[in-house]
Amino acid sequence: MVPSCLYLRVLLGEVRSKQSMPEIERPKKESVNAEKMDKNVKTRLIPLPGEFHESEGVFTLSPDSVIGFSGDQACSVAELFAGQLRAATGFVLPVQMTGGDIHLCIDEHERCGPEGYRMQIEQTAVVIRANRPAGLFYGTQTLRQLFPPEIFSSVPVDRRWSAGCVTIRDTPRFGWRGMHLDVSRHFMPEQDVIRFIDTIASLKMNVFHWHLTDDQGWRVEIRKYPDLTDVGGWREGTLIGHMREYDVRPDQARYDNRRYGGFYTQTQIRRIVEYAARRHVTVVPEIDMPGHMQAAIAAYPHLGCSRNQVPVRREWGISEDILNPEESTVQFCCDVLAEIMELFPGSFIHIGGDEALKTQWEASPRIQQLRKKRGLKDMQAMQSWFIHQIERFLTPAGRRLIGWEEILEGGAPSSAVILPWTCEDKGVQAARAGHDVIMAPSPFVYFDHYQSQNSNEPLAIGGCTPLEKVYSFNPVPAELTPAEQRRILGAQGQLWTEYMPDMRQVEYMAFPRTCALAEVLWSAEKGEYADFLHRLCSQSQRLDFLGVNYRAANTCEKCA
Ligand code: TNX
Repeated sequence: MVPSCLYLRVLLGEVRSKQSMPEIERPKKESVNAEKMDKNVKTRLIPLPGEFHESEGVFTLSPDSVIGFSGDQACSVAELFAGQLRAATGFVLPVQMTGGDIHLCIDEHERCGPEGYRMQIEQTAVVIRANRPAGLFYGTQTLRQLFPPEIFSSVPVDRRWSAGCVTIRDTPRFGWRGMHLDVSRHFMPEQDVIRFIDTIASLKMNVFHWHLTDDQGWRVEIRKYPDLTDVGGWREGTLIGHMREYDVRPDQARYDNRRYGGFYTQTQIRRIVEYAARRHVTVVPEIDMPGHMQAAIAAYPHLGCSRNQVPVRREWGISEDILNPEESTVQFCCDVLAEIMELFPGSFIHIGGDEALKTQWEASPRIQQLRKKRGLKDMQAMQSWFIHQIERFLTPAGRRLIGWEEILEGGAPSSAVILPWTCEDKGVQAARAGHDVIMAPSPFVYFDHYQSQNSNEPLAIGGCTPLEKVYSFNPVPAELTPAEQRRILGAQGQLWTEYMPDMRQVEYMAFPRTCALAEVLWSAEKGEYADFLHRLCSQSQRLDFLGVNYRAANTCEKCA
């Protein structure tokens, strides 16, 4: 695997530097090995499909191939797929109703669930059937992976585009297959976010949890409160080095003193949401409250507890500046969420709720008085009160509140979906309390952790979560009863970006760990880690063609 990857990287380097079509020699005769590769699901697909049966022969795409569809809803999937094939093949394949060399069919009788599909690749044609467009989309992504990895190139490549004959019946294990991305600590430009969504969608992930606000920057335009981005979107410098050093010696902290920031306009947000929707990815926005709000308090000091002017935070860690729990502040949050709901049509709205230090609430006579007036026994109950107010705003609007595990403290609204992040036990606790749960335990799916113990790994937050550990993750804790287990909707990987200054670094931390998680969440039968590593060799080639800066050090014995 290593030589071919190196070859591809050199090739991609050329593509990038010349910005022109790479000169690739057309192989004179396809080797036996390449033919075998074309046929072998087990060397290619991530995530591994449920059932498959391979047979002799290959289907070959030609410049004259046609993509057909039946069922109105199949049309947009067919068009998207034609576009995905166009870049690498250079073929402008027509999309038409009925017929076609590749036929996508919405079939009510197919029993494959909302996201499953059945695909038959024969020498003369490919047929993908599904109940719903999402299933068809996943079928096309499987087919895409069965073509040679160059199919992921953004510039035309001259080669034979064959996929081995196979019948596949496939359906995901979980309905929530997510990746999270924090764009507050470091801002990621629109095009980078788009590329990230594109890559996770090709791995059949279907949720993009977008952490849009935090102490270090507010990143979404809110028309009613322009200072959230005009002021809250910018910090006057960033801590240099690790937060641990700051915790020990705050007096010796060093900053880069560079004004840093950025935000997405509502137009950009809509574009991204639409782009994701076409790829069957739901974007879940997170507006973190009542903690992690220092950037908003910097913009509107009356939202804070001290009313003093605070800066947008330059350090990582947990801020003591949290929202005051007045009715007017709840109203502010609801105003923000009203605009958020206009931008994000999905059912789920994430309101954070993590790490809300109560120091300032405890210390404020005014807030103590408010607590007594509301008949609340302590500040945990005050936090619970706050979250319930927000829930009462979201539920009648037809949305479902999601929060990090801390919203359980003092009691969470029963309809709330819980994201346990410290450990799996919190998920057990939440499911037993009757909540739906999305697992995000840091020891398995925090991709801001180191990927190995090697001292040359780039600076990360701490903790070590190697690829194999991610692959070993089972989102359903064994101690749950079958009824409780059904409350686990799925899981997601976390990318907190304190130590990821740009998308290159995000990609390094995200891949290939996201590939392992994609398989954990999709494939009912995951199989051996060694087999996954083997399939990762093809996946790495695909990531090369996508220009993704993945961590390449995982060696597969079969390819070494
Ligand atoms: C905790 S996980 C946080 C984030 C940090 C992260 C770093 C969670 C809900 N909150 O604010 O970025 O740790 O790993």
